[in-house]
Amino acid sequence: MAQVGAELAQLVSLGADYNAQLAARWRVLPLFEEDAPEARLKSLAPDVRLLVTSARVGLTADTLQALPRLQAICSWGVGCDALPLEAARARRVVVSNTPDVLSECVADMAWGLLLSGARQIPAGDRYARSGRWVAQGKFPLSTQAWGKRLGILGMGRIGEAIARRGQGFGMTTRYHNRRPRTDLPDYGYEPSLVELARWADFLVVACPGGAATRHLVDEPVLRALGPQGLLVNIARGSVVDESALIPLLQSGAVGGAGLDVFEHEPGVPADLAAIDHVVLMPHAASSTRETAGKMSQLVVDNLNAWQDHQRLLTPVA
Ligand code: 8YV
Repeated sequence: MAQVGAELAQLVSLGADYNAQLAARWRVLPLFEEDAPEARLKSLAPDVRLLVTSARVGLTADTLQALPRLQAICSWGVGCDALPLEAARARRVVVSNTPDVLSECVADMAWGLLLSGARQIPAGDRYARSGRWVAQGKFPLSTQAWGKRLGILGMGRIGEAIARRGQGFGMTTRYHNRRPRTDLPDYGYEPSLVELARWADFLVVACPGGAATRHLVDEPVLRALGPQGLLVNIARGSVVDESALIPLLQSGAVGGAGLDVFEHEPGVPADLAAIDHVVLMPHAASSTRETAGKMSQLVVDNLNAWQDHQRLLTPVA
């Protein structure tokens, strides 16, 4: 495709093949190679029409205001909590994300954490490797997963993919959302998150991040989940009050946790890392070769759709 005179700023790399697709069409500014990408972006501001970022790197409203010709922000990832959506709307800058293509991998990770936490797989691995099996004998009993009660906070596309897997594990599923979903008769709606936590054996957090959901999973919710309960979070660290969670895990008031996300990433609190019955992942739920490629292609496809037809394939509502 012929190069057009547009400027495209990349705050993140999409991988060599996808970066090459962008470079074949636009004059690209690969800002992810810079030390202070947003500062450099501001200095190049007059030329930038298209911007590639990610759910994690995001963009500040301040930088958006410094880009007078910006038309579209195409973000790699589904989460929008780091994107300046209101400022973009006010400026008529369109925004896309990469929904759907990552839902199944994120749901796999939720289940990986659920099973790892319930059956104590990482602790068992440490036990077998370290020789404690020989020295101390049989590994302690863990918790059955099959046939239990699955509570889901956030029944969106990812929540649904998690619930579907629950059917294969003979689980009963209930969920808490802003509104009940009339299209999902197999799963019960629970209007109170505390009641959902009280009912559930496993509480999986799958709602969006941002101010509206900050610390939704607070001390009362965690106490309701209780000493036999397991918390799984593949959404955003901000949804769970980590300072409430850690002492409750330490005292056994919450049974365990499987966490892919944290309040202050990439930091993991040392107190949390010291607890044996938690399973931790470095925010990698969507990070498989297959899904990362699909996400990158969707970013490229959104940019092409905007360039050719002034419309995005997966606009953020
Ligand atoms: C992404 C995520 O891999 O899509 C999201 O919102 O949290 C992850 O799946 C990552 O955040 C992209 O930057």
